[in-house]
Amino acid sequence: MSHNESLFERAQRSTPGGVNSPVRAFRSVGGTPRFITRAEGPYFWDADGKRYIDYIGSWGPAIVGHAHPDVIKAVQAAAANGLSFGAPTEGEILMAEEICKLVPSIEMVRLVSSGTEAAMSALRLARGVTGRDKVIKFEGCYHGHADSMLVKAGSGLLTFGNPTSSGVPADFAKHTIVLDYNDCAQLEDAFSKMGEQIAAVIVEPVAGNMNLLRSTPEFLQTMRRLCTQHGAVLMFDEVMSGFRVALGGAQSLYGVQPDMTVLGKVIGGGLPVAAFGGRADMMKHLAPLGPVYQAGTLSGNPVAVAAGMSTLKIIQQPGFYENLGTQTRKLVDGLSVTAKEIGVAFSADAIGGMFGIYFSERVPENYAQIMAGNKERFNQFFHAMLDAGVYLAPSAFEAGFVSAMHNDAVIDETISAARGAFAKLNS
Ligand code: KE4
Repeated sequence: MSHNESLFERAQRSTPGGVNSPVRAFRSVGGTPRFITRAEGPYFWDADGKRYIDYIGSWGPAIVGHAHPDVIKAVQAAAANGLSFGAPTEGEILMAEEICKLVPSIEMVRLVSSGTEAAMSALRLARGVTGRDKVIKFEGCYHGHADSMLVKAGSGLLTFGNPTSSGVPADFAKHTIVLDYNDCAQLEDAFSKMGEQIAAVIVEPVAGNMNLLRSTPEFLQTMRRLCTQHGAVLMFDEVMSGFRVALGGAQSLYGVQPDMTVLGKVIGGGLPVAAFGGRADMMKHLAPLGPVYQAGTLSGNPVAVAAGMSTLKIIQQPGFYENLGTQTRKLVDGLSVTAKEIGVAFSADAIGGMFGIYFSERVPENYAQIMAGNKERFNQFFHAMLDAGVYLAPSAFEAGFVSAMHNDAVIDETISAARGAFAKLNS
C-alpha cells in the first residue's frame, strides 16, 4: 500500500471523506488523493515522494509559485510578532488601500477569511441596502457554500430555486433565482417580471467552477443595464478571476463596473484572506456604521495579510501578467496541437493565468455545452497525466491555474506528458 493510500485510509476514520474540502477526495475522477508534503515554485511532492507539476496552485492563490522566498519571509516576520490580535493593525489599512487602488470599482472594502464568507456577507449587505430578498445567480457558478448559494434552477425558468444541498431550508432557496449563464433573454425576462424584488445579481464574470467559461460582453453589459434600471446590486464574484485573469480582474477586461466585488484566493497568497467591497454608499450600511451585521475573529489576520500583501507586490512587477498569459497560452495551444496530431477530440481556452481543457471539438460557450463534454475521457486523461507527474484539477468541471514559475521547460514537460496521455486514450 502506498503512503498516500494509508494516509487516505487513516484520514477517513477521523474526517468525513478523509478531506476538508470535497473536491480533494478525487471522487469525480476516482483513485487515491495525493497527500502533499511540500511545494516549491510550480511543483509539489506527495507522501510517496513523487513530484508533480501543479496546475491547481491551491485553486488559484499560488499565482507567484509555491513557497516564494519573499512571501515566506513576510510571513515569518509577521508571525514572529504574534499571530492574531483581535484588534486593528496597520497592515489591514495597507491591504484595503491596495485593493481599492487595484480594483477601482471598490471604494471601501471589508476583509474576511474565505470566499464563502465574503460572498455571503456581500449578499446580506445587498439585501440590507435594497430591502429586497431575491438574488439571481447562474447555473454552474459557485459562490461558496452559504445556504442561499447552494441552489439550482427551479423546475420552471423563473420558479424559485431548489436546494442543491440537504440542510438548506426550501424557504431560503426560494429567494434564489437560477438562470443560464450567457443568456441575456432570461435576464431581461427575470427583470421584467420581478425587477423590483431583486436585491442582487451575482456572477463569476469569468466562470471557473464549471470549468473555464467566458461570459459574453453583452451578458455582463445587459446585467449592468438591468441592475441600474431596477436598483439591484450588480455583484462580481472575482474570488477566482480577481488578480488571476488580469491585475484588475475580469471587470478590467470587460470594462463593466459592478457595484460590489467579492475577492479571495490571490489576495491571501495561500493564507486565509478574502474580501468584499464596492460603492462606499453601500459599504457604509455595514456594522459598526450601519444595520447590516458582519464580523470575524480572524478577519484581516496580520500573518495572512502579510502573505497577501507580499503576493500583491510581486504581481505588480512589470511584465508579470504578460508572462503569465504567454505561458498559459503556450500550455493550451501545445495541448490542442498535440491532441489534434493524435486525433483526440479536444479543445482548450486560456485567460490570463487561468485555463480550461475540454474533451469536445470546440470550446464550450455555455453550461450545457460544458456538460456535453466527454467526462470519462477527461478522467482517463487526468490519471494518465497524474501518473506522468502532472497534477490537473481532479474534476472535468474545474479550471486550471498557471503560476509565474511555470516556465518554458515546465510547459514543455507538460506537453510531452500530454502526448503520452492522449495516445493512451486512443489505445
Ligand atoms: P472559499 O470559501 O472556498 O474560500 O471560496 C468560495 C468561492 C467563492 N467564489 C468563487 C468564484 C470560488 O471559485 C470559490 C472557491 N473555489 C473552489 C474551486 N472550485 C475552491 C476549491 C474547494 O472548494 O476546495
